[in-house]
Amino acid sequence: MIDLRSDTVTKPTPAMRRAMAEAEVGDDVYGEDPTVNRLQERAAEIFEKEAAIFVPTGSMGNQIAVKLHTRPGTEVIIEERGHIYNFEMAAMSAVSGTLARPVKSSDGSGILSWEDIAGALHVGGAYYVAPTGMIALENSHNLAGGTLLTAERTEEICERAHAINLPVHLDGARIFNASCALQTPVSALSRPVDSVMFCLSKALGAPVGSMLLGSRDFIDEARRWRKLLGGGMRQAGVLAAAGFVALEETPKRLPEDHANAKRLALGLAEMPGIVIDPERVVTNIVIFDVSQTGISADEICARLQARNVLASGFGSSIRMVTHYDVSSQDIDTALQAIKKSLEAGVQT
Ligand code: TLP
Repeated sequence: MIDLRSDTVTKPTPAMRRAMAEAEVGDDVYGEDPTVNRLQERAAEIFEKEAAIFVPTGSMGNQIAVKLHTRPGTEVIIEERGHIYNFEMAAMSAVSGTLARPVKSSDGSGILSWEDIAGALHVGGAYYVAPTGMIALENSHNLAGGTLLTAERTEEICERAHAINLPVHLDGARIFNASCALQTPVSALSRPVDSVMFCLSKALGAPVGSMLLGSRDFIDEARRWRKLLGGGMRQAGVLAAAGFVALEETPKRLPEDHANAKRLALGLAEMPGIVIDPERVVTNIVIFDVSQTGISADEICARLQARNVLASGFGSSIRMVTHYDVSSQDIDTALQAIKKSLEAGVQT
């Protein structure tokens, strides 16, 4: 199987498995797991933030941030395809009592400008309008096709938000992909934000885990909410050990994933009925529209599965994500499979 559904599907590398087997562990609810502590310290150092906390999932990291930055009855401004809004089970309302205020990016890239945000702000207006509680950014932007938020744009948004006392959280599930594509350190991409979450278990390839970073006070409070949400893990060092290898080793091979995504996009652009702009594929996510093929995305995914290629259908689009378990040869094989699946004609 060539599994392009997501970069979450990677299997731990031999180095990760060795590190897991040999990990020194303790009870992390007591703060005594040396491997978890080492990972947290290393992440804080790389991101140049005061502190970091290991969380089981990116969703939990994001939702703890929403909880800590907002009050019930406030709104979270987020790009309309943002993960926190679309794929986290309405947790911002269930956990934090907040409502999403989804905003379109004016250039269609999924990347918000301050002008896009400004039009959705509720600050100091009529008392019966829910006030804005925070701004959520995403880099790279998953559902927009792995698009990028530059350090300059992040700076500008944070400067304007902070001037009106609004916190900014960055969903950096794939911030290392953004860093690689923009040739900018992750610390520069997250320097001005109040909190940032990144996933060890996406493109970095760890089996489990994400990190939430911010000020020391913020992370102390995050530890309480992680426990409340059921994320207080015990000898989590076995997981953190794989995360440590992912953090140190995988960023350097991301250019290969990006080259594979570009190769895939260029091949797709040649196929009749498929709409994709390969210029916009700059990280490891490839999203293409199939409505003009006359075959539904789900049907194409089913035909691909029969040819041992897995992809995800989203409405009239298909998403394919490259990762370290996919080679350039696999991309060529997948392209052949897509071509054949489209040639098979419309099924009734
Ligand atoms: N994304 C998953 C699916 O939920 C769509 C994927 O396959 O891409 N932020 C972003 C930008 C994400 O893409 C994801 C996962 C998360 C947060 C949540 O991470 P987990 O799955 O660890 O809760």
